[in-house]
Amino acid sequence: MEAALNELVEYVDGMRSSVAEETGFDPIEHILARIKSDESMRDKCRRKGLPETAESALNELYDALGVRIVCAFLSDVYAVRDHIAVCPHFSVIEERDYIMHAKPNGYRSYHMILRSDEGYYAEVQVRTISMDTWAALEHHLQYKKPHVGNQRLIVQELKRCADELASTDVSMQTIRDMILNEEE
Ligand code: 0O2
Repeated sequence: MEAALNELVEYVDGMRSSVAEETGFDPIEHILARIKSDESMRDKCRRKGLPETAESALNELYDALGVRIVCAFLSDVYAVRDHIAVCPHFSVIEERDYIMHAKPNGYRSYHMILRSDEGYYAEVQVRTISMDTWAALEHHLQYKKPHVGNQRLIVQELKRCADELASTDVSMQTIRDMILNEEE
């Protein structure tokens, strides 16, 4: 599993360097890669009503390997997605565009499930800095148990923040495009 994860990360690193050399822009802010811990795998199996076995963790769940790629701009997210889609030794099993189709709570990210030639599954999440910030803060808040009376307002406010950040992403992309067009 470690070898498969390293191969994926090395591919992304290689792509990152060649794009930066070609265009002068590094399309990636940072990358995180992890093998899901035994405890998290067991938790997820329980949540999904699956037996806590290696078989379910590796073949019924698709995120034993996880890579999160954070980009500055929206266009970079889709450029990175296109590169990952042709990663040698991995096939794309599923894609979910939670950017075009945000989750009802406001969560945005581009998700890809890949399968390595050896049969390991990897979930790749590609998102902007804004999307990553929102997901991190929302994740923190999941551990707080809000007073039931406030629950609706909290959900609404989180969604409002996600939508404002999404609108900022579009504005920042527009500014970047204007600068690039002027340079040309
Ligand atoms: P962890 O601990 O981050 O690994 P489904 O296939 O729809 O039944 P699944 O398999 O959870 O559900 O897929 P989904 O919804 O695409 O989510 C996969 C991962 O995306 C999650 O992994 C989270 O990392 C992230 N994610 C999805 N929705 C949200 C959200 O609303 N808020 C935040 N902060 N992250 C989200 P895990 O296994 O849930 O958790």
